[in-house]
Amino acid sequence: MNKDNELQDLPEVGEGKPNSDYGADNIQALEGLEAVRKRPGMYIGSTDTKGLHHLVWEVVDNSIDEHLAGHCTHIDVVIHPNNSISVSDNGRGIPTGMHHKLQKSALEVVMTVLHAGGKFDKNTYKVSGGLHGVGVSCVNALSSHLTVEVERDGKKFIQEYSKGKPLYDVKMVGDSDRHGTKVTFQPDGEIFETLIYEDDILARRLRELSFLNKGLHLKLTDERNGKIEEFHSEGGLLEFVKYLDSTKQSLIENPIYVSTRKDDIEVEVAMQYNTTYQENIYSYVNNINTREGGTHVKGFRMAVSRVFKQYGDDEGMFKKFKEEISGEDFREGLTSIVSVKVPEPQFKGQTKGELGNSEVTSVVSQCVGDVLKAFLEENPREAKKIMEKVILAATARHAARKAREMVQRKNVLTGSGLPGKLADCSSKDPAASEIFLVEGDSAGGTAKQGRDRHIQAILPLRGKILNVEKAMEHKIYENEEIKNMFTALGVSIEENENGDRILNIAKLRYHKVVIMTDADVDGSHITTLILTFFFRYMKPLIEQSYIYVATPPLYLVKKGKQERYCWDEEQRRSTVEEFGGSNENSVKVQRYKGLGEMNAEQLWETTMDPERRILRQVAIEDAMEADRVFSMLMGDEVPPRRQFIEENAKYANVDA
Ligand code: 0RA
Repeated sequence: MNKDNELQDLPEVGEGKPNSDYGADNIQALEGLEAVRKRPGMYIGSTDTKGLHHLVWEVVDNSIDEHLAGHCTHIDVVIHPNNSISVSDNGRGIPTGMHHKLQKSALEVVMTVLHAGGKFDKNTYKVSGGLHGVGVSCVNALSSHLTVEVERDGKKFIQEYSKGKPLYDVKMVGDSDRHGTKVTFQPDGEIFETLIYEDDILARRLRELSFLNKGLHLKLTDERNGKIEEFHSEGGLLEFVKYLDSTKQSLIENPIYVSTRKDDIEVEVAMQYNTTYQENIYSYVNNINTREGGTHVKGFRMAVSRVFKQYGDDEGMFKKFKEEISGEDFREGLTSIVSVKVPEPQFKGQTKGELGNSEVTSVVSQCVGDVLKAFLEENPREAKKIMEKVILAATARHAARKAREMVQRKNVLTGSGLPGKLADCSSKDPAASEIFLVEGDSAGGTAKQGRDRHIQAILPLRGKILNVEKAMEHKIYENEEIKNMFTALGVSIEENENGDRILNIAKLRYHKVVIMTDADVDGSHITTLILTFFFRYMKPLIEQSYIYVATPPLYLVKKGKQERYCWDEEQRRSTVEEFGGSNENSVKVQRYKGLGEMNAEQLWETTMDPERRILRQVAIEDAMEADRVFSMLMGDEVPPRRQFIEENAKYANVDA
């Protein structure tokens, strides 16, 4: 929906008084709340745990807007024991005066009318321009109970609601010398599938917000377990990039940092080179994560390529290097965060995760370019390190291209090009086809016997696959297991006109790629290695939800002819109970550790049969955290890895 069009069609209530204090009359009243309860998904995305957490962000966004307008320094979020949430801030407080046209308190209008919000002067950046921003009234509509408390103009006001309907008129309950807003809500069990809040989801976003809004104090209190976390950053993105790279080895001592503003656009950028081979760019517009990048990211990349290329040429550093250097080479091992604040952001793309404002490109490119130029001139030793890495990246990219081309040429020579180890399915329809990546030749053999050969292909992988986190790219294409995965899946890495690598999945041969390993420590290590490979080299397959992990059972409980598979301790206990209790000698529990302990029929029944199996879909819940965790688990830095493994019995933060 285009915000501008939307506003033109709607009645404007009250007279605007630009650059003066906004009072009750300047709140725009738009539509009713019934629509929200009828179609919650339209407003908050979903009614699962994601939507539940979205409620908190709606309220926090409003407090952040107060911060961006320069009126709020502290935001507190509390998870109460009954999973209700309080968000309080020390902003101006929602206006409480009479809204003349609607003949009720402005506070009631803000809380009960969809899209009613403050009109802010043009120089402030409302978060509400983006993906969020349906307003607190939505949260109210979807809460079985909500209380709002406002302190302003020397008084304290309160109003309560049930499912968005006021229980009484706004009342003044006493004097106050403070200002701010507190919203306490209980999400409605009739709307949401789950009502349980997860403190680490809330903590992660609040941490991110603290980095994105330097100086702002955010606090999370979980009254269910007494845990309190405070987030506050004076360094902003400079600290953010250090945090993101804390599991990696830095190439240069301090991150490069840009913080300026030009023509109404605020630009903040932090970048740090590390010794890995990956590029990581995280970008934001008005605190909203732009997953698909956009004009700000384009401007950033332009600046990096332009300035570094110029510097390398001027210093004669590329003389010995004969082939061309691509934009990607300048960004290998670079972690960067690009955050802009734009008065009227336009979001594009499938998920509205891409900034469209074209004026932003040149602003970012110029601001970042100026700082980079100065950095290189003032830090010749660091500059040299970076340039050496760039040349190494270009060399590696050319070697990788040769290795890739070699593999592809071989495929052409050998006809179909499919790996000899692949037991393909007969269906040629990718949407109906599945491939199982199976640990070990023997389990591969069992899977081959047990499968539905019409739609299920089997590719056995030998033992430990290459740890791609530590290997140079060209080594990847020399690895038999990895080559087999590329050719079996039908995907290839190609280069676009800028020399940047892209994954071509147009000829993907299966829409389900299932990793099937033993249910033990080694098995889960192999799963992590394979997932790391997908994360680094075939990320689009994860993003488009093609990757799954099979879950073989852990136990078989038997009594005479009765047999039942169990996937966890609880199932095992209740099954033993049902079969006559653990005192009963004839009840036998068999612990499955490996796929090889099952015969073909058992493997089919428990793990492969589409009607009965449990597949866990791999999603990158939070690419940022996934990257940190992968580098930590698979990379060289030992201390954080040990700490992580000690804290998390299970494997990486890639959620299934
Ligand atoms: C409308 C107008 C003004 C502030 C707010 C809403 C406001 C909303 C929320 C929601 C949570 N915390 C909030 N703080 C403020 C401007 C008020 C003025 O000009 O005095």
